[in-house]
Amino acid sequence: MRSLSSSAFGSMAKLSSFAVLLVLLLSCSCFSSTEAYDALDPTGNITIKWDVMSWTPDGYVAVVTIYNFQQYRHIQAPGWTLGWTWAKKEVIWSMMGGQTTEQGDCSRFKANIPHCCKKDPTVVDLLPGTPYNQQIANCCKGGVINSWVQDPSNAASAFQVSVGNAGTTNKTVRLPKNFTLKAPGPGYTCGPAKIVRPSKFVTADKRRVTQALMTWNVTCTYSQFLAQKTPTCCVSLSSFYNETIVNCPTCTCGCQNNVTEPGSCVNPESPYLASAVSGPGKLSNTPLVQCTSHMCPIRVHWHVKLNYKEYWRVKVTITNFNYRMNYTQWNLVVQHPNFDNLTKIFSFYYKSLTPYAGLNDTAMLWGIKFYNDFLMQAGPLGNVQSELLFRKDKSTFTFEKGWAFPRRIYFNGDNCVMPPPDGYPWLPNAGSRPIVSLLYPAFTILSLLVFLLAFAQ
Ligand SMILES: *[C@@H]1O[C@H](CO)[C@@H](O)[C@H](O)[C@H]1NC(C)=O
Ligand SMILES: *[C@@H]1O[C@H](CO)[C@@H](O)[C@H](O)[C@H]1NC(C)=O
Ligand SMILES: *[C@@H]1O[C@H](CO)[C@@H](O)[C@H](O)[C@H]1NC(C)=O
Ligand SMILES: *[C@@H]1O[C@H](CO)[C@@H](O)[C@H](O)[C@H]1NC(C)=O
Ligand SMILES: *[C@@H]1O[C@H](CO)[C@@H](O)[C@H](O)[C@H]1NC(C)=O
Ligand SMILES: *[C@@H]1O[C@H](CO)[C@@H](O)[C@H](O)[C@H]1NC(C)=O
Ligand SMILES: *[C@@H]1O[C@H](CO)[C@@H](O)[C@H](O)[C@H]1NC(C)=O
Ligand SMILES: *[C@@H]1O[C@H](CO)[C@@H](O)[C@H](O)[C@H]1NC(C)=O
Ligand SMILES: CC(=O)N[C@H]1CO[C@H](CO)[C@@H](O)[C@@H]1O
Repeated sequence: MRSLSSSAFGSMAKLSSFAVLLVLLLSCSCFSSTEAYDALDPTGNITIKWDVMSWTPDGYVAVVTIYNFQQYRHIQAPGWTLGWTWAKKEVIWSMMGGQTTEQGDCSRFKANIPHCCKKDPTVVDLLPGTPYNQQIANCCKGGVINSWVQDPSNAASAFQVSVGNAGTTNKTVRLPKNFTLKAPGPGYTCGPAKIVRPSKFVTADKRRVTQALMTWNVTCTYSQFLAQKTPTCCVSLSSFYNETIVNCPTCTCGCQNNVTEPGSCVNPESPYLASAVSGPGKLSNTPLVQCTSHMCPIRVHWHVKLNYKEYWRVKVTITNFNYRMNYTQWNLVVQHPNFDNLTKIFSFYYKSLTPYAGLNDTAMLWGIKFYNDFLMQAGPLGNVQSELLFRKDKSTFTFEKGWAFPRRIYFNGDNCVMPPPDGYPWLPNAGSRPIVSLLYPAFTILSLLVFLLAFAQ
């Protein structure tokens, strides 16, 4: 034990040089974007449930429901795409509330032609406004699914398939394999289908319970690493106690390059703005951002606004720099140690997220319906804002060393890149550069390093 602690102290000197390196390492988004699961939503998943509702002469009719059990990650337009591989020679006779993107080769059929004969069908949701006789409950929202916290009543999407050339009893049915979920891009990995207890359904008058003939579940989980997205969001900071505004890191989401890529961004004063917005990229939904040093479609600004005796106040502004995107039902996840004593939040909804018991330094914020849940495209109206009032906990509260700034911010589930901690605005007359306490996530790494170094000797 003695040799461990003494060598740990000996390593401290070396560690100071590591500190700079760590700041650099952590200031890039690599820390949280490569983790395989989301530490802020450890059980978050999308569950796909197949309920066999009836047997037919050559197969079955099933209702397939996609539940988004993620706290804050939702599925935006153009919506989900679900694929699977049939175990045998199954075909889809017909569908309600959804459709396959391709019919495939049905030439072996003479009288009735199936809806889809592909071995690996790909299903999408129908659009709003679908005729009633093609709808089922929870369908036809263009594949958009809200998150569990923000709107549980819209966190599911369903369609019905009538399957032929399939088993007709719960012993002979073969489960589909190799499920893939795109939402809309990559990022989700789905496990195998598992037979579970048949779902029960309560009738509208609650006087009778019916049940599925057979049910299987598939669970899909998201990983930012698999999604391999370039950053889409960044954070800027300011405070009342220092006039410095720390902007988003330069080139966070791309660099302005009007030499090799003219038109990668537009200036708001440009006479070509209108034609660029409706230009060739309009249909493909490729972002058209306002020219900024960071080139991100979304910027979150955190301003430490006021200091009272018992409280302190923050103003949060989300700005949309994308001319081609209105964000409906946006959400923000923010981690800051004072969220355990958030006293009041103005003009946003709020829910404390407790990924682990006893830890509530993380909150989810979202807009009020019909007021500011719609984050308009870039322009004078393209922002939403709120103020947060925190109660000071005397034992932890400080304006020093950047404590008042957030530790982590997600916009719609995507990590927002923070400025490097050594550039944070600091209190006038603060002594040395504020490094140590800003290494909040790095602190564990630091202690790990101490151990590793100690054992290496
Ligand atoms: C999926 O999420 C639900 C709801 O949070 C949870 O009950 C379930 O255990 C999760 N499933 C898996 C496989 O993690
Ligand atoms: C299949 O049905 C039988 C009764 O008909 C039941 O005992 C059995 O549990 C069912 N198996 C599955 C996998 O649902
Ligand atoms: C699973 O699906 C993917 C994509 O659809 C395909 O590339 C892969 O070959 C499939 N694997 C099996 C075993 O069918
Ligand atoms: C299957 O999925 C449904 C709906 O998502 C869920 O209620 C049920 O608990 C799941 N069953 C298992 C065993 O995971
Ligand atoms: C590129 O754009 C910047 C900012 O809009 C401008 O200052 C610069 O002159 C442009 N360079 C070229 C080569 O057009
Ligand atoms: C965003 O919404 C506004 C107001 O509804 C609309 O005029 C505009 O065309 C929309 N922009 C996009 C890119 O959908
Ligand atoms: C933090 O969690 C505790 C218990 O887990 C809860 O009583 C308290 O209200 C939470 N604080 C906030 C601001 O939500
Ligand atoms: C404000 O913070 C910056 C660091 O971002 C620092 O360089 C500057 O000296 C501070 N200003 C004052 C008045 O202390
Ligand atoms: C000053 C104050 O209200 N502090 C509280 C902040 O929240 C934690 C945990 O919820 C309490 O233990 C503190 O008393």
